[in-house]
Amino acid sequence: MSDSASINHGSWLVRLKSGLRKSSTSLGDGIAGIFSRGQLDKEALEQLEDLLIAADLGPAMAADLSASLAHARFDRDITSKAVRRVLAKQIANTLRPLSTPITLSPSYQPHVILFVGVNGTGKTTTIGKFAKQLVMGGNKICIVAADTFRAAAIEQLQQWGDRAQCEVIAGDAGADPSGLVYDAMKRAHNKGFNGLLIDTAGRLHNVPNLMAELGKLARVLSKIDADAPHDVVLVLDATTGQNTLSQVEAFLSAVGVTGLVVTKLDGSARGGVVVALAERFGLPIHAIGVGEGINDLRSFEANEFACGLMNLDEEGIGLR
Ligand SMILES: Nc1nc2c(ncn2[C@@H]2O[C@H](COP(=O)(O)OP(=O)(O)OP(=O)(O)O)[C@@H](O)[C@H]2O)c(=O)[nH]1
Ligand SMILES: [Mg+2]
Repeated sequence: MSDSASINHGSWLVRLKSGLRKSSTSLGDGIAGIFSRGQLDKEALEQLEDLLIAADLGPAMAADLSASLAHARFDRDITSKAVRRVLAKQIANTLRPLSTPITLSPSYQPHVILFVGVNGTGKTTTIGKFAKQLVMGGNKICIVAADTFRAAAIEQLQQWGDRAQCEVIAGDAGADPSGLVYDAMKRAHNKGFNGLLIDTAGRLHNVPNLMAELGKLARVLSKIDADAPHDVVLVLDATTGQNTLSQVEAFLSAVGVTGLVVTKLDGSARGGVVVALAERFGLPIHAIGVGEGINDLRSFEANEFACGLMNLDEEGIGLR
């Protein structure tokens, strides 16, 4: 790793840890309280399970984690740090297979990625950040303002296009998003773009006609390329905690989500929900948002995340 890369890596880790501090502090304090007697008994395991559920990790994962702790062998008296180590290892093992960055496939001309999610989760911001990463990687990227619902949304995407230095395709406010994405895909193909990122309007996952509109968008794209959209990325706001689970269910059935981006992990006390999402759906986690700036989108790293959540150093749990 070059010096500048390692500096970036370091500052990014600090940022993730400070973002997860609200989650990790309540978990850490809770674990310290439960194991203050140095005993790993039934009562302590039950209390741990309740604590993990309260920290948004979900009942299934909480049960798995306390079961694995019951089987763990401790050399001496159990300490709260040793407990956090066992939990971090197991969480990292669950998350690791899901940490999959999106890469553009050269076989698609263009590779089409549809971004979906409920209102305000960070779709437009994530597209801007991701477009910049792709442009910096030498790709020819176009972003499409298919949130024609609000005029401000089109301007907002245009600003992100300027920052990321990529082309923006937009229509008029109120225009039919299906027609816009159809034209955009043809244009991107003809002009040799290799990535097309489509922004969609935020929609409540429990409003059927809005969800059906997404299915229509996907079908329009597949008329030009049967495999398009090649990725459907659901953007979730970590601060909404357990509600993200019902969002995933609804978007999965409406449009067939292929992967997740989890945003706002910089200030959420609900980072544990990433573990619940992983355990319940097993969907790839492409990236996480850790701030509002253009460089605040990061690949999801399982070990870093697990250690951040348990407030540990990676070296300390032998993950490196
Ligand atoms: N702290 C923090 N704020 C974020 C992050 N991602 C997005 N935001 C903020 O969340 C707010 C909503 O972001 P948008 O990108 O407009 O969300 P959206 O999903 O496109 O919203 P709609 O189009 O209205 O559904 C903005 O103020 C963003 O700056 C993140 O990772 N961390
Ligand atoms: Mg938006």
